[in-house]
Amino acid sequence: MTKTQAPLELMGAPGSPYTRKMVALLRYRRIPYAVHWTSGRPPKPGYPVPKVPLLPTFYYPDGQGGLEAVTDSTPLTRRLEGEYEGRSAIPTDPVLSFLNDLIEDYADEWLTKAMFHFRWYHKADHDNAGPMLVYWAQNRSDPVAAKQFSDAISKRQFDRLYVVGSNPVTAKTIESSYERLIDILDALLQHKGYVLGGRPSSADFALYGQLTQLAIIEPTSAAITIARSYRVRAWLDLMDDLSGLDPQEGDWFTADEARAALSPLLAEIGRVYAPFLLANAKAVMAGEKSFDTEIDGLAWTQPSFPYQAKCLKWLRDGHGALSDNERGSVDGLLQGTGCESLFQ
Ligand SMILES: N[C@@H](CCC(=O)N[C@@H](CS)C(=O)NCC(=O)O)C(=O)O
Repeated sequence: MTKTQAPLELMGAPGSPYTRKMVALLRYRRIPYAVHWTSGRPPKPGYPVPKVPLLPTFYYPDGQGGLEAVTDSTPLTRRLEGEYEGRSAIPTDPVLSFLNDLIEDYADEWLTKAMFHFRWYHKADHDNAGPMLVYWAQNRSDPVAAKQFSDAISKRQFDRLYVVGSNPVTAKTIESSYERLIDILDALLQHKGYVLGGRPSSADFALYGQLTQLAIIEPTSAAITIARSYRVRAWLDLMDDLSGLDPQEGDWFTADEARAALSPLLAEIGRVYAPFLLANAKAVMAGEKSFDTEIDGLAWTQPSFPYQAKCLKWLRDGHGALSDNERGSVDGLLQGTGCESLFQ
């Protein structure tokens, strides 16, 4: 009999896009894991709570016989690259790896606006999301308590839509951007099956995570998705478990393939996410609590977020760390997409 390796433990919820991103990544990377579907509650007595409680939370040995709670899917993905060999989700080529960072960041920080917006903005969607959130967290709830809890969550989340910038003016910007993304992914996946070639990267898992909700759970965006692309909808089921894939180094896009395949996605990121990141960072620098800008020709208002100012800094640091040749290639790929504004 073989002895199994102790699994890496994490806590999350099926309705959390970042939990889904990480569980699918762990499966693809064949990292033994144990997920606790406890929706924010420590899975067992004595399990630590992170400084900023977020889903998913990973539990790592703290070196003193206890556990340390670690959050944030993007750095966790990089940490796992160092801890587990093979089946990497980060492209080897620095130019492609930089594009991976940019697309992953867009999925985590912009596409999540669509996720939150579609989940709570339209009545049909929040009537669906409220009970789902309750039963994901407490599947044995009695129906009366579940209804009370669901009504309370729905009200709270509807009242918080402004936090991600969703309101009657921005609704069109968010929804049009989602529709364009589905068309763009439909064409992109036809090249080699994944965003950066014939094997998945952390950008695929980030997009997948948000789409496990948008394209499946929320009735309005799920209907938009299948009306535009059964391919994208089917891709999510494949992404769910890529443990059988046999990725090869040569599966990543070459520079020419990347140029041909990625410009529509980069143009979408430049159209909506770049102006958001720049306006947010400016507001954070000026110590302003909220900001007004224009995205895709329409007014955009939302509270400023220090975390997303850090995202811009990390992207700029990554751009700065490239060699002159690599940066030249990246700048060539970004030229005319609107993303170049992030690095000027
Ligand atoms: N940057 C974090 C974001 C994680 C995040 O925002 N998770 C959401 C759920 S999907 C959360 O925990 N929100 C606070 C809450 O639900 O209490 C990551 O990539 O892991």
